[in-house]
Amino acid sequence: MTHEPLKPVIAYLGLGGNLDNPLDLLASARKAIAAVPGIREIAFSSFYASKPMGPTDQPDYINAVMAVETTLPPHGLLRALLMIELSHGRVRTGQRWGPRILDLDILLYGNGNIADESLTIPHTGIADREFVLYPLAEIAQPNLEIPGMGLLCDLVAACPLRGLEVIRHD
Ligand code: ROI
Repeated sequence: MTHEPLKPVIAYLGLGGNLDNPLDLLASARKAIAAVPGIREIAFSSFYASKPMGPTDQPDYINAVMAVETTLPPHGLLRALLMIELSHGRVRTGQRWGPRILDLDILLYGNGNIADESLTIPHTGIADREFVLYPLAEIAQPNLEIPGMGLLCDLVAACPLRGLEVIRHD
């Protein structure tokens, strides 16, 4: 049986890292994501410097959000992101909320809700993470509906900046 390619879906991806040279790593990850067959870049936010959520004895993070159009199903997209994390030297240390070379998350996949052992969409952290909401608001419509959480503009309005700063415009 052959599978028809899926109708293109807009997905939003979160990129983050706080080791080595996170700016270069995120820029490289962006290129790698855009080069995956079945993924097309639509928009990319500014890069942001953010204070670590979780243990504070780790370097500040660089974060960004990317909008893509994709014909990959959610788990295919996840697999592609995991491969790119690995090819950029990510090692899972097992330390919860510890420092990381490169973290690639699916924040939203169309208006889909998914919850299984490997994937939760919308990403659970969206609603209260300034380093996700502000870059997302830069490239998405304010009235974007985050399934189960409300409108993007309302979530942003309720989220303190916690020292978040734009660090470089491309
Ligand atoms: N903190 C910030 N500021 N940015 C991140 O991307 C990030 N990612 C994580 C944890 C450890 C929760 N903290 C973070 O996975």
